[in-house]
Amino acid sequence: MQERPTVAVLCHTGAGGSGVVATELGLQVARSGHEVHFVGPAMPFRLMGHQGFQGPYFHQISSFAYALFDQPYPELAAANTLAEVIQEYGVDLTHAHYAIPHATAANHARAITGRGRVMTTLHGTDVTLVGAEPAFRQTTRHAIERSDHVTAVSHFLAEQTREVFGTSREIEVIHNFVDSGRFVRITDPAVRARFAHPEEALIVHVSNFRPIKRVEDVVQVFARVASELPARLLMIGDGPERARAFDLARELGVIGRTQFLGSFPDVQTVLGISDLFLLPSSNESFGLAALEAMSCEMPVVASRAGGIPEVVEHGVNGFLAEVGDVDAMADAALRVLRDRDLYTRMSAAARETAVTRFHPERIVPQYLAAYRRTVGGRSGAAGC
Ligand code: GMT
Repeated sequence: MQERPTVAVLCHTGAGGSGVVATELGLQVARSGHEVHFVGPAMPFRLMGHQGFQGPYFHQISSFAYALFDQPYPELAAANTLAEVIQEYGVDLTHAHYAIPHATAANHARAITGRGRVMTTLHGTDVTLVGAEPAFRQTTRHAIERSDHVTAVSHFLAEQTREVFGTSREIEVIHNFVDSGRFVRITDPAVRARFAHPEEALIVHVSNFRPIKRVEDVVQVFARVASELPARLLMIGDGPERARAFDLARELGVIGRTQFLGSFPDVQTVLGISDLFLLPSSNESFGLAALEAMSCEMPVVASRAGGIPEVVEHGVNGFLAEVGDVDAMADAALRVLRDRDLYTRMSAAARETAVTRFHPERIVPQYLAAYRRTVGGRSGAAGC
């Protein structure tokens, strides 16, 4: 069996949890001595500035605009560039993050080259939203069943995958992880002073502002909290719901205390100085943003949805409420912000959870073992 297989990675390259996990994992895998090749339309945003001479390497997908094509067919272009990378570098395994189109493209490239294995990591909306959509259900199911090994980022998502696709194939659960050396509390008052006065509670939300994130609930919760104590809200990220959240903040009279920072690469600094994280999503397979906040010693107030309870333990490192119950979320936020002892206990528990259960040293070896098993052909593969 090959101890250090050469790995190609296909992932979404813009801001989003699956691309973050793919990039952070690729960096860790390269550090452990594997040759890692990212293949994408652009360099994944968290890879920028982190490549060393030993990689990870990045290969841009070549595309071809032809007048007869009414669409760019990105899956075909991805499969083509990936096939070239597999052949040129002797790739043993392609790790596809997100089923559509990456697992599809990876299976396609394996068929073209006749070499290498495919491991697919399911991240959430690839199953719960895109895969569940009739327009993509068959291709998603096929991509999953044809992968040599499949992982999901939570028990919830593994179960959902079996339910949505009626498949009994083996799905290994490997949770998200956080670099707890980088995501830390920042105590320098000068950094915090950029965003809030010392007496204000600093509340933060990070997402891609898609409808599933319920960003209007973030504003609703904040407005209730801000009516009771001095507070500020930082909204980090961008997406289709940003304008609605902005309008609501204006309507509720909290726009002066809300800052929409847009896409913000230095997310760990903002998390490092904030006091409370809000994640009211209608569904969330895991909640990586919440985990990164917890690593910075921040309690989380979130919805009891999807895989969030696998990370946020109600009453221990945060509070959970039913989806859309903004009153319960505001009560929970006020409770933890007002009670110094409770806050200290919960923020310590949040950090403890991140460091003990979701440390890279605990999670990355699970992926490496899966790589070795998959390349060695000892997986629940459907394969080629
Ligand atoms: O919706 C996002 O936050 C982005 C999305 C993605 O696929 O890029 O994130 C998903 O993958 C993350 C990493 O595995 C998970 O932590 C998120 O919970 C998941 N998002 C959803 O399920 C909505």
